[in-house]
Amino acid sequence: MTISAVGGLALAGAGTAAAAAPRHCVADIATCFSSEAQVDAFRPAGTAAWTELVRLYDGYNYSGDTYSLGSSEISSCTASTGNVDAQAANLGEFRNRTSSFVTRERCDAKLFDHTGFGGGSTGYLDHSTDLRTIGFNNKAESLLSS
Ligand SMILES: [Ca+2]
Ligand SMILES: [Ca+2]
Repeated sequence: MTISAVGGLALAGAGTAAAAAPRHCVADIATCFSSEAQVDAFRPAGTAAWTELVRLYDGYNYSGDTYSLGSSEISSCTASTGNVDAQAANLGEFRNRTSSFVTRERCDAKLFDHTGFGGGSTGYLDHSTDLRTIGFNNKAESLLSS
C-alpha cells in the first residue's frame, strides 16, 4: 500500500521573514490546517475512510509543524513487522525535517535517510520523542510502515 505522496505541502515561514505558526499538513491533499484537532477530523473528499498511520513532527516532543501520512486502503497495520503495510518513498517537502514522530493503529515506522528507502534507517519504532537520541534528527526522507 502506498501512503499517498505529498501534495503541495506548505512550509512554515515560506515567503515570510517572521516565524509562522505551526502548520499541520496531511498527505493525499494539498491542505494544511491550523490545529492538530483539525487533522484528527480530516477525511479526503470522495473517500469513505482515511486512517492516519504516522504523524511526523518538525520539533522534538511532538511539537512544531506536522505531516500526517495515512491510507484510504488499510485501517490498521498487522501485528507483525515482518511485512510492509504501507510506504512513503518520498516525504517531499518534509524531507530532512522529522525530529519526533508517533505511529497509530498498531503500526511501527522505519525511517530512511534517503528517498526510496535508501541509506541508513532507524529500524521499526512505535514512536520517538527525540530522534537526536538515535542520531536520526532531520534525516528521514522515506519510510516504511509495518
Ligand atoms: Ca526538525
Ligand atoms: Ca536524509
